[in-house]
Amino acid sequence: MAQYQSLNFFDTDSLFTAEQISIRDSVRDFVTDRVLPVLQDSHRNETFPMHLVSEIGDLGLLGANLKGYECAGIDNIAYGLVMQELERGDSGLRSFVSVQGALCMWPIYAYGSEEQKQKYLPKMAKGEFIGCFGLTEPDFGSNPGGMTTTAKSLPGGGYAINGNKMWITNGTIADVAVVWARLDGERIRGFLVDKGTKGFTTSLMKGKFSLRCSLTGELHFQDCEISADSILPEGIGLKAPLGCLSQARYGIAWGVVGAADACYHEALNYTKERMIFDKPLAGYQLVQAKLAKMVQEITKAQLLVIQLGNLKESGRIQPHQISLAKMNNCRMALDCAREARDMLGANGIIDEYPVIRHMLNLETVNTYEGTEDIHKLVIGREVTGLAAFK
Ligand code: TGC
Ligand code: FAD
Repeated sequence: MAQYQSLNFFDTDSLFTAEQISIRDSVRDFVTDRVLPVLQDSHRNETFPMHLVSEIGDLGLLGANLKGYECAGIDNIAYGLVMQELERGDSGLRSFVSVQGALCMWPIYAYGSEEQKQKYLPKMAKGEFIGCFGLTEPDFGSNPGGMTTTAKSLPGGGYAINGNKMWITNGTIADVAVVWARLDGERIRGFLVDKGTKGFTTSLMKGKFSLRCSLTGELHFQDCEISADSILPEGIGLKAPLGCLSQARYGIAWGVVGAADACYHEALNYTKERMIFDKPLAGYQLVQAKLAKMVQEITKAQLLVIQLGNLKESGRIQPHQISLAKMNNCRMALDCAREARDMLGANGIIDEYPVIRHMLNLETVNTYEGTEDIHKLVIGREVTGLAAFK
């Protein structure tokens, strides 16, 4: 089968190195050959394709932009292209890889002790250990600084954790949870809680209409006692979890370009084939205007993330720049998916075509990792100097 060709309207491919293209293409083939064939079942049954995890690990996609500890150590543009290809398949697949790499491996890498890095990172890079990231609580989503989960120092050393986390990707399948809690009524700290620790239970959240190929759960901590070496020593205060979000949002800004690209190509191919009033649907001006708008927006989004990648590579990236890219590209992808859904007519609502799945997924992607409103407020604060969150 010919390899999938993504939109290259501004010859953005020429901005990538041969190595970056080669990494992208190997993930592209993996998604086409191994992922796309299982997505319909996975989506219908609300299951994650667990059998792919070791292959994803073997491809070096977990924590791929981290150096050492058996991670692939690829550059941030190549990492973005990996995210783009995965999300061309499904946002849930990209989420799995984002959570593992950016939200679990990264904090261990950036804030962990050497022993924690040695214990977790090589296994996580291979997919032998799965992680989840517990920040959101039932009453604290956009405002994680209000969290009520507590960690209490125990007289003999170690900590007791109490509280509940909600909407946690991979929560029910994780071997280790990165949990954020307020320590002794003061600052927010990160803790590594292994599966099976007494006082730590999880429950699966069913009935999602979005991201059905991803497992979402709740984490419950009731007098959950963990050892003194379970705290992340270097991550102190709310900026520690927010720093993880910056890593994940970077990947999402790239990833959703892949979902938009899939929807655009589906709409293009469909309208070229579909005969309406004796000519292909793609031959009508109204339809071409919609396709042109998709090309315009996807191309702008591609250029945005390439420059974001350059900023990250040079160490100059700022959270408000990541906010702009995450916000813009998620909205762009959601609009493309909704437009493509409409252009497929009744076929747009059936899972024989990927468009409705992408459209529903992108509702979540526009909400998690900071809602569109929150990113507007981050940008607003940056340009005015006035915080309008409350
Ligand atoms: P604020 O005063 O703004 O910040 C507190 C400290 O943190 C620093 N900071 C950041 N650092 C790194 N990256 C960022 N993005 C940062 N944003 C802020 C900041 O400089 C400050 O440092 P310092 O040294 O002064 O202490 O805090 P705030 O309480 O006013 O909150 C700001 C706000 C609303 C933007 C923040 O709370 C926020 O981003 N809310 C959205 C929450 C969110 O995105 N949750 C995501 C949960 S995880 C998830 O959804 C995973 S989905 C699965 C997947 O990724 O696939
Ligand atoms: P709320 O904060 O209640 O927001 C509701 C509405 O109010 C939104 O429109 C929002 O934009 C708006 N709003 C909020 N604040 C303001 C304001 N100041 N001004 C104006 N409007 C405002 N979290 C994790 O920690 N780990 C995970 O792995 C994870 N995975 C997820 C997977 C899925 C499938 C989903 C759906 C969510 C996941 N989340 C995860 C949670 C996600 O990060 C939160 O849902 C998100 O941050 C929004 O929080 P909320 O749902 O409580 O919405």
